[in-house]
Amino acid sequence: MADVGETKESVGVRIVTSSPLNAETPLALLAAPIQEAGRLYVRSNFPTPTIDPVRYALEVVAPDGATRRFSLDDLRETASLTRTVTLECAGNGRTLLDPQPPGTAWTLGGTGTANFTGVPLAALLPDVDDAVEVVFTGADRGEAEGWGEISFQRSLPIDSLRHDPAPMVVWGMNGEPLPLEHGGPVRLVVPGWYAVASVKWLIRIELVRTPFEGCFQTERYLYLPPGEESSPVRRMRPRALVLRVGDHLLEADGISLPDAAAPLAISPGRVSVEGIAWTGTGSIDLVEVSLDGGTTWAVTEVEPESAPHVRTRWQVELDVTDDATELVARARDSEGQIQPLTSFWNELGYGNNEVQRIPLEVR
Ligand SMILES: Nc1nc2c(c(=O)[nH]1)N[C@H]1C(S)=C(S)[C@@H](COP(=O)(O)O)O[C@H]1N2
Ligand SMILES: [Mo]
Repeated sequence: MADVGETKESVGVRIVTSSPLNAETPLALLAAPIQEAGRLYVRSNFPTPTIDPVRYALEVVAPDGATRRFSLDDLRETASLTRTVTLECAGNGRTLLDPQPPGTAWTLGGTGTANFTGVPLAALLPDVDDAVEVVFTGADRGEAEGWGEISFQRSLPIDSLRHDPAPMVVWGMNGEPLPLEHGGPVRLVVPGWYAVASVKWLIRIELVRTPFEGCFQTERYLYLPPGEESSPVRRMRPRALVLRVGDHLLEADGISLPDAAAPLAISPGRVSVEGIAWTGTGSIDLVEVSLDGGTTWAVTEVEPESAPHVRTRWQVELDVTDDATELVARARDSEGQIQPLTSFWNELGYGNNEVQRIPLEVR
């Protein structure tokens, strides 16, 4: 395993912490339509568990305790589908917050897209009239302050089974068996939701008649804005990322993101800028860029999304003059949600989709 700060391979993810494994994707690698294992960000709260795929069993438990078990072969024999899904950690953008809350120090690379193969969750569940939630248990365990040793567990409201696209139980990623660090052999994938909902190393699914109150449901992954009501982290907020400015592919070859101390040097004249954008509600309907820090905006050309909530590409030609100071990109979705120009500060540092700012030096 590489050390903190090093990249795993020469062109792979950047390790944020090695145990548990947390690694982010350099922006240069997000230009590809999907990220292969080793290039897709990794977020784990506990050490990676080992699961023997041959002995693997997924327990599906009804509220009365009736249990069905699925082996990996049982799952693979059910009618499967493959869907492209963009995942994003709710903590992505946390290092832009001041003061920076505790938690994994993501810059903007806590996201990525992959093709997942599996079945809709509903296909594995018994018919139960009065269940209110579905609780998912991962095989990973560890200490949580005030809770002792616990498993990673999260729940979804029962109506999420009817969402389109629906939550999936998956065992394949990008045409290969699901890699261990991404939850292999079997995980949940919940399109449109911050990826904390997508429980890895899935070993148990339980239908329950009362809301689940575990650690990762009621204490972590909550928005706690000062002076406001808390609310659970759910759908991804809209975000646009700039990936390329003229000839500069951001974070290519291990080069850091431009900042005030090391602005991006570009020449005046016509410059093509491109990036990606996604949202967990509706679809992306506008991406704009500004060269004056957010006072005036130019509309970009946005490709239609290949599927709901999957990151799409945008591109624009800009006339850069000597007085350009900062490149800013912002996305708006069809529900009218727009990226804020200032931080969304909250105690645990989730959902900070403030605009990306790239200081420029025009010369
Ligand atoms: N069992 C388990 N599932 C988990 C987690 C975890 O720590 N344990 N982390 C969640 C979080 S916070 C994120 S962002 C995604 C990351 O998925 P990835 O590592 O495949 O990118 O997994 C989610 N599922
Ligand atoms: Mo996350």
